[in-house]
Amino acid sequence: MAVYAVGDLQGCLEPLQCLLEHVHFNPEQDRLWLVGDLVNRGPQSLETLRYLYSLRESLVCVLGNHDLHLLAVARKKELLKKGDTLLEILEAPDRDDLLGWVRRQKLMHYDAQRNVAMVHAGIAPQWTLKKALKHAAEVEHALQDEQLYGAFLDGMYGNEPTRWDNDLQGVTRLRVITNYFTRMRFCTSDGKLDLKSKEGVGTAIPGYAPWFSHQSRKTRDVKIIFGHWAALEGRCDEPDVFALDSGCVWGGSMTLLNVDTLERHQCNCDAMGNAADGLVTRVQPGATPLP
Ligand SMILES: [Mn+2]
Repeated sequence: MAVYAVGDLQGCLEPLQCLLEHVHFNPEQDRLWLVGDLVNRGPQSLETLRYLYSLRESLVCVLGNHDLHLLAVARKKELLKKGDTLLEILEAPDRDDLLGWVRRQKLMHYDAQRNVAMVHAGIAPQWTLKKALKHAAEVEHALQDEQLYGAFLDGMYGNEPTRWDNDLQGVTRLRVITNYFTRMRFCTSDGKLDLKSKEGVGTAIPGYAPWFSHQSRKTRDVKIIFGHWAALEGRCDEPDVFALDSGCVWGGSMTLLNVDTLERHQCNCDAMGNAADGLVTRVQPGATPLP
């Protein structure tokens, strides 16, 4: 049995299938972990979701900001933004099955045997593994609870407050937790978020740094797999931190990581997010992946 983790799909089905074929993925035996942002922007959001739904028994998935946005627009269509490619899901006859499956996914996965955590964007540097799992569970509970679901999705958007506080309550508390797990790139060592900067590691504003780089980060003893940050091009120099978003939807590539051997495979994509030439590059563990 092999365990693979794949970077943000964003509705790019071709490169995913190309990678799974390349490693001879067997859903009866192997497992595929997904870092979230399954849909949106790319060419085949609906088909991607249907494909994943058909494989659901073999998947471990955490939610990204685009997946939560999908759930929000399914409740309130007026939240659809220019550039969203989610309408085809909302209008599909099987939308309830697909959205129901998305809604049941987690914000954080932790494999105790491997000591590997997976999140979409990152883990707040001031949180221990235990605290992070507890706070992720608060949002996961809200997604399952009929009373809390609408209020959470309605109150989910926004950059404030910028810092975690144990005393935060209600929807505000859930918003901050969600921002750490699904939107974070840069923050201060005590977890104050800058949600506006989106470029590479060298572009932090003074006092801020990539979330994973803080020396005081309390999850340094855990391997962490994450996506979301396409400008990193799948590269992260931090020990035991694995960046998997290599920008397939922007004409970069899609990255598949063997969680045990750390071998990487990348499928080149064209500017539409389709597999460019069916070519998969194998990158040895420790080697710097090609951009
Ligand atoms: Mn994202």
